[in-house]
Amino acid sequence: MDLLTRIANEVRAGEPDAVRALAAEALAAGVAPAEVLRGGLIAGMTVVGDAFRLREIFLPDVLLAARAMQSGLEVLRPQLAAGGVPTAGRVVLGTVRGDLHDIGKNLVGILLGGAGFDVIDLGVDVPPERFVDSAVEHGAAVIGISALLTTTMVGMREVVALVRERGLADRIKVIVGGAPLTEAFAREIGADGYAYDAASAVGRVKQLVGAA
Ligand code: B1M
Repeated sequence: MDLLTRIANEVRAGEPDAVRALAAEALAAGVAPAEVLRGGLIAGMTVVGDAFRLREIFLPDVLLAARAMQSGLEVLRPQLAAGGVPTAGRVVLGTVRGDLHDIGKNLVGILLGGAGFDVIDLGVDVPPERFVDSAVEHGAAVIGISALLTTTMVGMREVVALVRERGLADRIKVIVGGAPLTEAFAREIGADGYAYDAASAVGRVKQLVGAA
């Protein structure tokens, strides 16, 4: 069995030590970090998501798999983030109110950091006021919001509205992303940008701050 399949299997099995070791082994063998991410970690988590939806596995299994994936991400972090010159601008990042999913958001943060952005990560379950207050406090040009639930994605609208209400829309741009979102939804709530995945989030943020 190849290394990437083994990584995916260990994510599925919720084994952080094995995932960490195999990810390190793959990097040492010359597999590109993006490939370890896509073909190993994300592939494993996709299987987990499908099994959860079909009720073949339950929440504790998903939580263990998420921990295993995070441990793999930590191994990849230095290489995914390599090469950034930290001057590209400041981004306030977080998961929308009511939502505890943070793996995709963390990935966006790692890649933005790697592209030279100074990332202020507010964590999960972030209320709209906190996004906006923090962006003002830190002089951030961009607020990035992640949502993984159809029930929480609607809360992104409140952040966009608050930025406008406070007259900040010309200096603070809002970019949104996460599995249930679409470009059309982002447009509908008045967000300045949408990205399908973490890599395209970097490109979109660069465009928003005029660095692309
Ligand atoms: Co949850 N969960 N979960 N879960 N979970 C989903 C999202 C779900 C689709 C599973 C399913 O039913 N198949 C489903 C949502 C259904 C829906 O809303 N339509 C679901 C559910 C229902 C729930 C609970 C309600 C379950 C329950 O309690 N009954 C509960 C909600 C808790 C809450 O948030 N209030 C819950 C809990 C959890 C855990 C805590 C167990 C765990 C999260 C752990 C953690 O994040 N630390 C978890 C997990 C792991 C998942 C799945 C299996 C995997 C998510 C993930 O990390 N994917 C997920 C099923 C799935 O997505 N296949 C599922 C890997 C990650 C890299 O991808 O986050 O999509 P993703 O990020 C992508 C893009 O979306 C994008 O870039 C990344 C890739 O490059 N992206 C951005 C993300 N944010 C972005 C921001 C951007 C730009 C791009 O700009 C700012």
